[in-house]
Amino acid sequence: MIFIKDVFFIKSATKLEQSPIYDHETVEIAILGRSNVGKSSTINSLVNRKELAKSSNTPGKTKLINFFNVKLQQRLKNGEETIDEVREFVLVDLPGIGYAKVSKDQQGDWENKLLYFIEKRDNIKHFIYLIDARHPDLELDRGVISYLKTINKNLILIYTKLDKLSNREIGDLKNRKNANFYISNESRKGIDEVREYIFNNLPIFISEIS
Ligand SMILES: Nc1nc2c(ncn2[C@@H]2O[C@H](COP(=O)(O)OP(=O)(O)OP(=O)(O)O)[C@@H](O)[C@H]2O)c(=O)[nH]1
Ligand SMILES: [Mg+2]
Repeated sequence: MIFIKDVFFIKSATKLEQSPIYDHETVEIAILGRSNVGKSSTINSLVNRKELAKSSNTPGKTKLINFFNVKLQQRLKNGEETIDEVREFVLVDLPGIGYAKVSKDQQGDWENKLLYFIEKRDNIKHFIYLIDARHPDLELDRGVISYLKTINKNLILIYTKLDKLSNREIGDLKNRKNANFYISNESRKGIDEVREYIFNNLPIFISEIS
């Protein structure tokens, strides 16, 4: 069982230079995807908080780059001995790609800045790219995913909003589209698995308490 030991908002930034500076090598996991796909909601689900990252029905809610520090803890029993393992990482909530309410120029400019940020930010070791399960074939997603594959970082694909699909549609999606996880922030389906995967594979190990 994995517990949320601690979670707090670090800061917001509008550009690379405003990003936090850590006193040791901290792994950041950046959450990417189209506007309204559920990036902020997925962060909230992963850390069991309702409104840590602000989510909204209105696309374009997240306008800044937001950094959240997360410590996860796992209790391991080895005979008589209990060991608590703590692992730490930072989730980076990013503005959505393809937000339609700004002009094409503004959109392009902002997206270039965003892409510059995710390429240059060395602390980001992993991308989580979210795709709306109801729209699995969008050109925009395909384009961004192939771009992300050219950057030398680990890429995790997750389909969101599974609750909007019937069981049969979920089956079809899984047959047709390969991804790491299929989740719902509404029903919390798949969330424990993502948290466990993150704990075991992505962050840096910080302590062991006996
Ligand atoms: N049914 C359902 N709704 C979801 C799910 N995840 C998010 N939502 C809803 O989708 C809307 C957008 O969610 P956000 O988490 O704000 O999306 P975002 O990707 O952060 O959006 P931007 O910050 O605008 O880019 C909100 O109304 C959420 O409640 C899900 O798994 N299922
Ligand atoms: Mg958001």
